[in-house]
Amino acid sequence: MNDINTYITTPIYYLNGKPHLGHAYTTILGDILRRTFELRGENVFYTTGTDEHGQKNFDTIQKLNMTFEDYVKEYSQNFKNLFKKLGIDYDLFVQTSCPHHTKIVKQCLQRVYDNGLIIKKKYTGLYCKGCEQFKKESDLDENGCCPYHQEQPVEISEENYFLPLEPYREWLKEYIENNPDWIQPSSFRTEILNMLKQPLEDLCISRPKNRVHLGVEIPFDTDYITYIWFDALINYISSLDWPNNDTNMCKFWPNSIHIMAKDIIKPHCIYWPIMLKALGLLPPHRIMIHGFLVGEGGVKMSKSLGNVIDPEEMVDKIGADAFRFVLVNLMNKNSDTQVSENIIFNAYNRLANTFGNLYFRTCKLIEKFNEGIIPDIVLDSSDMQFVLSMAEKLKSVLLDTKNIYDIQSNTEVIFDISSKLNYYIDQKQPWNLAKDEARHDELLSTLYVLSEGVRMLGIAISPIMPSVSQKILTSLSFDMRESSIENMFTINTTKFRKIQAPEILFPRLCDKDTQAN
Ligand code: ME8
Repeated sequence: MNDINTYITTPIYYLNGKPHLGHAYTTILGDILRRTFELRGENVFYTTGTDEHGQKNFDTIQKLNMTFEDYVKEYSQNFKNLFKKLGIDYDLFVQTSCPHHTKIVKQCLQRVYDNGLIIKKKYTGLYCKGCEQFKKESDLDENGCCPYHQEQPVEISEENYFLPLEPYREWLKEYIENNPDWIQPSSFRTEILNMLKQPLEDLCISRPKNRVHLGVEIPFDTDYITYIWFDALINYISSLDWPNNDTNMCKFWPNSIHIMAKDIIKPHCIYWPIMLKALGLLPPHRIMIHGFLVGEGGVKMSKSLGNVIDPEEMVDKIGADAFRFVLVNLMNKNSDTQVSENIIFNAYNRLANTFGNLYFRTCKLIEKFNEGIIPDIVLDSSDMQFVLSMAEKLKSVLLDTKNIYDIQSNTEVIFDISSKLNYYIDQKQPWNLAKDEARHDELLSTLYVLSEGVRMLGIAISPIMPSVSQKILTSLSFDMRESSIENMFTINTTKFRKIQAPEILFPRLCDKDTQAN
């Protein structure tokens, strides 16, 4: 382990519904990054969780006629169950209703209040319950609806506490300009810089208790509870136990990465750095934003349109590892991505036919033509060149910092190398080489190239498909724990090892699975 500490967070998700494909995607992404950094020897702290306060949760509890405790227990468990099923390994599952978090929210509010940065005033504005945010007319679509929730916000007029944001606008603009990698990808950076061209409205950080019932009581005025976004954003530091544990904060905050979709960039890229500044803290290291997964035709997935994809059902059909791979492979870098069950099944078949097939063929060829032993042979220069170039590309998938975040391109590297190796088999025709005693070395060399290619692919996919990777490497009798990541991509490490019988990594989908629901 080296001495780099990395902190990865996902948004904390609203409880008021079943976790869906979008929640699955972001949390898979975080898990892939975590595993990649860990392979590089870094120490990672990865958090996800649920946002349990606010009007939306309150309304759902009323509708369900449940107690708050039962609701939180049952609904947060749905998220934990899904993440387990997806093979997601987090260090902390944040729940904003837990006393540890609520205590820290109060401490932070008190600090900002004591610094004289909070004012009280009457405000009238349009409030979208879905976003739990006040909206400007310019934020709404042509029907006056919130573009994310397709509902008209309601006008609310009340006295509240505010954190003025305008005094920080120039500072934030400069910060973003001086740190071009802070918001990724850069299209969202431009969007935020555009928002910062206009004066910033004061951020309302309280809600009167007589209107909103679920939340953290404001420590300096008990008639109010904390605005859900102020409460939720604090999770990123309460998870590190700040302000009570400076050591933890110093260890993880300098290399903190927040992952989210484009719907919540304003709270994260404007409110949050300003809240941190008001608390005397620096912005997070990096904000990684992705687009939306939408239904075919670009429409939002909804039950009424029948285009919702249930991540649990998908895992039952294609397995967790393949589902993880397919999702990150399909997701566009800079735009929304259309998905349907058929699109997912097609991507699955592509994975099975290239990578899955290569693995199976390779093991079978070694079994048949060298009694299942990875051969001991000096490669000729063209085979050597081929293996070295694969090693270089696959190594950079895990080690080159600019590639680490581009997971979609990394999955294409996996496809590309698998196709090249499949083509190599077709060209070399080991079944014909085996018929000619004079070409025995060429046969062994071919088998060795294949085993090395598959071994390195098995390592490179490990953050995305951890179980599949484990199966492949075990069947090649290769233990990743035996060597450093750099050494894993040098050749000669697997010779003389006996391979174990391969299994079908990605079974053919049966008709029942592929029928649209
Ligand atoms: O906003 N495609 O919670 P939330 C891709 N509690 N990702 C999607 C998606 C889609 N169609 N839909 C949702 C909240 N997501 C707040 C966050 S954080 C301090 C508080 C993912 O349940 C994506 O990560 O609405 C998005 O940003 C997040 O879920 C919103 O989750």
